[in-house]
Amino acid sequence: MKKEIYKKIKEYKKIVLARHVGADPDALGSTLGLKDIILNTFKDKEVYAVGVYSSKFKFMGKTDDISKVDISDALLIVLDTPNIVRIDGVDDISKFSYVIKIDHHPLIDDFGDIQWIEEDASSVCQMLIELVYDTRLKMCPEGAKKLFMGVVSDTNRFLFDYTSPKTFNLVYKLVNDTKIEFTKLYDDLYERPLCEVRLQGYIEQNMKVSINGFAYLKLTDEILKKFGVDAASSGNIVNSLNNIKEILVWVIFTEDKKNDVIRVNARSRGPVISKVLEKYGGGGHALASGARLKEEKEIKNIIKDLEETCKNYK
Ligand SMILES: [Mn+2]
Repeated sequence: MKKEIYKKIKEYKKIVLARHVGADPDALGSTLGLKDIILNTFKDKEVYAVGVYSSKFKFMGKTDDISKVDISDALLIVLDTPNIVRIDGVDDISKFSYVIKIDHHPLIDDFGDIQWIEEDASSVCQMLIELVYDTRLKMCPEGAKKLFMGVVSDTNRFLFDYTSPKTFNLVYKLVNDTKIEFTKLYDDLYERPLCEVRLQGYIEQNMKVSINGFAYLKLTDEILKKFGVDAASSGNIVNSLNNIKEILVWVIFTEDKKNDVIRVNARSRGPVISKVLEKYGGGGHALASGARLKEEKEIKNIIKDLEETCKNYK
């Protein structure tokens, strides 16, 4: 599989790298890092990493515009994205000459001429480190930094349980090989604005916790305004509510007025919650899922379902 992917990268002159909407460091690191590595290996290629520019993760680098690029003879590699509707910056994947999907989410859409899916992999960035070291792609420090940040971020600093000996082995190889100063990268990755930290304090003070270990909170637009944050903030905070003795599953519902949806950020320390979120048009990983709701009344149903999930688990 990895050899096949390498062959296609070698074969195509024009390569577009895409990832999911709502970019995170794994999505950005895999597209922008792979771009660095392909260009480091083959000097004469045209490589574009697409998707909306993320100012929050500006240290990951800029994205490319392909609106004027003829893609009919291009290779498309879709990274970290299980479903076609969530691909950012590409309207129609069928317009590309060849499509490769590399992902670690449970399968949703079957697409791509080659699909490399490893649900056990901690991150797509981890899969790419493996791809580089198992083929003739050449690692470079810039690419290595981005892949490193993707792994660190998706594993929540090696805390999540899909962190494996393989994760450490590949990260060791990467750091040892490129000599990147990886501790310096944490300054960018983990710096937070005070307004967000204050919002976290509000969430911790005000979330409701049931006897079954289910915790939730609704954040209205009014509250977001009061703290001077936007609707994306809850996604940055939700992982920090882990390891609380009385809480098994926790959810933040955030009113997103701009997009006219309610964002759902859910995490679990045991019960599988992705199945519940899928019922409401969302999904993700077994213990880390999300959704975007059109109807406010669905909140009640999710609360009921997750309460039940916790109860059954106990
Ligand atoms: Mn990922």
